[in-house]
Amino acid sequence: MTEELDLTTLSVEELYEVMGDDLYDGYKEEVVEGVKEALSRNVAPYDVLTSGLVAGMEIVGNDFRDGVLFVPEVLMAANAMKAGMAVLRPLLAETGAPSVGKMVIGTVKGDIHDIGKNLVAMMMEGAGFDVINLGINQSAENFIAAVKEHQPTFVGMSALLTTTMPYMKVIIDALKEEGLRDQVTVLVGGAPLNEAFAEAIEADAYCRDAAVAVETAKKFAAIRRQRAAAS
Ligand code: B1M
Repeated sequence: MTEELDLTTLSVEELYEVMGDDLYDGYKEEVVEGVKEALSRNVAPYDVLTSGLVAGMEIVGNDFRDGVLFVPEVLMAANAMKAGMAVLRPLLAETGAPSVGKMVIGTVKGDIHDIGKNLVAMMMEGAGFDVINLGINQSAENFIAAVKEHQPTFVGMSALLTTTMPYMKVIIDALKEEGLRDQVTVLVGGAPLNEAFAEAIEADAYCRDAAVAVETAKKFAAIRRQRAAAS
């Protein structure tokens, strides 16, 4: 669709619009081209991500909900989004900042959505956290094994389905049973969650998006440092 279009002639807003259309149509190469064009104009990578890719994916989500798009189309859009994210990844992640903490993160059992979780992982890396990304469909046993192995300060959990979000509580209970709960700060996120849910399952915080996840983790890391200095 964008083949005849000269991207260099478009304003950044028009570019985002085209990027959104290409994402909607699952045009991977075109999305990558759009991302590169925006970056060549010194637009901040985070802006390209939020105003270009995430905004485009929101439209896909709405049409999926309304029965306009189906799984195969959404999968193509997701793949196009991932291709765009791959271009942004090194720019978002490589800040050379010293490690400020370690996070084990995964999408919980029964759930295969990983775009948001990967975005959080990317942004956390960019903020100087070490991130162990477990992937999708992760059981409580896998989370426990990873916490034992990597001794993280943070556990991040993602769920995009109302049917999988309760599994976060299973993982938190497993952390308690294993005597690991007090060692880690548990941050949860995903479109169907909210603060009340996070509180109900006894997570430490709900993170609305990747930027909030980074800010929240930084806040908890600072508290930990203060406590360590005081003791
Ligand atoms: Co799915 N899906 N999907 N899907 N899918 C949703 C979630 C849905 C809301 C669509 C809709 O109806 N509008 C709906 C859930 C409804 C509900 O539960 N009430 C839904 C459904 C129903 C399903 C299936 C059941 C469809 C079917 O098979 N009939 C199926 C389930 C499969 C499974 O998991 N078992 C399914 C499958 C799929 C695809 C495979 C096709 C694909 C996933 C591809 C992939 O991830 N690799 C897909 C997609 C792409 C979506 C939508 C359209 C987009 C999700 C996304 O990537 N958003 C989604 C609609 C929507 O959410 N609007 C939908 C972009 C991403 C950047 O945002 O993931 O919200 P998000 O992440 C944000 C924040 O939430 C937060 O930060 C992120 C970045 O800012 N965050 C965290 C997320 N995780 C965090 C963890 C943290 C912190 C913050 O830890 C610290």
